[in-house]
Amino acid sequence: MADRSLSRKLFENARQVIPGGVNSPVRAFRNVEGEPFFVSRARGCRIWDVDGNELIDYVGTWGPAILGHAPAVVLEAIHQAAKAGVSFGIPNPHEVEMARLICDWVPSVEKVRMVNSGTEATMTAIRLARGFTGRDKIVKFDGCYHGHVDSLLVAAGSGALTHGKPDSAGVPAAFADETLVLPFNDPEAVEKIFAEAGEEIAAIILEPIPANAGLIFPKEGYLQFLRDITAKHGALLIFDEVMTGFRVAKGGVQELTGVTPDLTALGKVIGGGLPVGAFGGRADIMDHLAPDGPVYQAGTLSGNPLALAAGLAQLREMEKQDGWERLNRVGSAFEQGTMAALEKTGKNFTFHRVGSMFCLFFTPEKIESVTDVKCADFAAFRRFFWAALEAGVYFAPSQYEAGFISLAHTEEDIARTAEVVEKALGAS
Ligand code: KE4
Repeated sequence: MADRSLSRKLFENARQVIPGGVNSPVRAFRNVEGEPFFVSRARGCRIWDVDGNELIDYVGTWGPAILGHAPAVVLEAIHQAAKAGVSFGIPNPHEVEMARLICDWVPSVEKVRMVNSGTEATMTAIRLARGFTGRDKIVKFDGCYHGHVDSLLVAAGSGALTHGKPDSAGVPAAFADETLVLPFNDPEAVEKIFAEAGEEIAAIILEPIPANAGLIFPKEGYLQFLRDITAKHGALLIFDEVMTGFRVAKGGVQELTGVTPDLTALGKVIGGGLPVGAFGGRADIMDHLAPDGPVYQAGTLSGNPLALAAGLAQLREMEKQDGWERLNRVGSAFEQGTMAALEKTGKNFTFHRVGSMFCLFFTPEKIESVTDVKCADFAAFRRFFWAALEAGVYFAPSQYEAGFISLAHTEEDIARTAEVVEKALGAS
């Protein structure tokens, strides 16, 4: 067993001064019923914990590390930007360059505003949709996560209109009431809700490829169906591409599928690992934002020069290296290794991948919604997770999370991982 005594001591200490000992719940390893390790440093596709254990990383700080950790181009960009100052609260050239890049690369975005997290991006996109349409109701899908926005921390409720019920303490029932929660990949449920409340619905928000319930693919034609029904009823379509944006393709899912939403939320990759979010879309909608329009939104550190310098360096490097094509190739090699390991161990589990995002579901069943994921063998997943960690490979500590491959993962890393996956499947 790897020595993790320093991590254990740190975690004990952390729990005395940080709720749950972590600054974000998933890091507490509750889904794998263990204690987290503490990282001391990361470079490329590797991380080292405070006890000196080296791991091949397939979480990549939940998406931002698309080039791998601490890429030289990003470090240099941060260094150069920092020498000029770390925050101004005054417009700076990085903001214009980033806005122009997002408008050029993301098919549906004509104007964009920077914020500081994915949560801020989705929260404001919803406020903007309500302000633009003058309507209050929002439709979301079970299994999609959009950050810790009050009106989106809502689970599928009961009741004719499937009124949501708060999915967290502290969210007033009145807020949840304005959120309608539907099963994903179920067009009839969407048709029903629009027949009953179409004129009250401001927008549908969704992860176009849900990656907070593993990795779930929209059924053929489903995204276009959502595009058509929202347009028909004067509601907006919001793609939450915080995870998939600049990850599954240069222009995200909307480039892959040709389905263009009215608003898009972005984050993670565009900050190069520094705090960032963004939301953008049709200019006639975005122009409703203050200071031009009546929908208020603001942020002291929005457009922070370091975060934007880091994000621009990362995105430009991806473009220079034709990174998305390369990630598809590495992802395909990873998939082949995983499928071979499943074959050798006789495990009939379901594997989903799009580009460099993947999820191994510990069930043979077809996965089309979060309800299907709930049928997975979570005990087997836990045994797999810990066996892989002991063998030097760090996968996301939850069956409900996706994995991320970076440009820093070499053929050797992928081959080594396939050996570890085979061994860990044997232990699961
Ligand atoms: P942040 O507020 O955490 O920057 O972004 C929220 C968010 C919004 N939309 C999507 C599709 C997201 O995946 C996220 C955050 N993703 C999780 C990973 N599943 C972040 C990890 C965490 O919560 O610690």
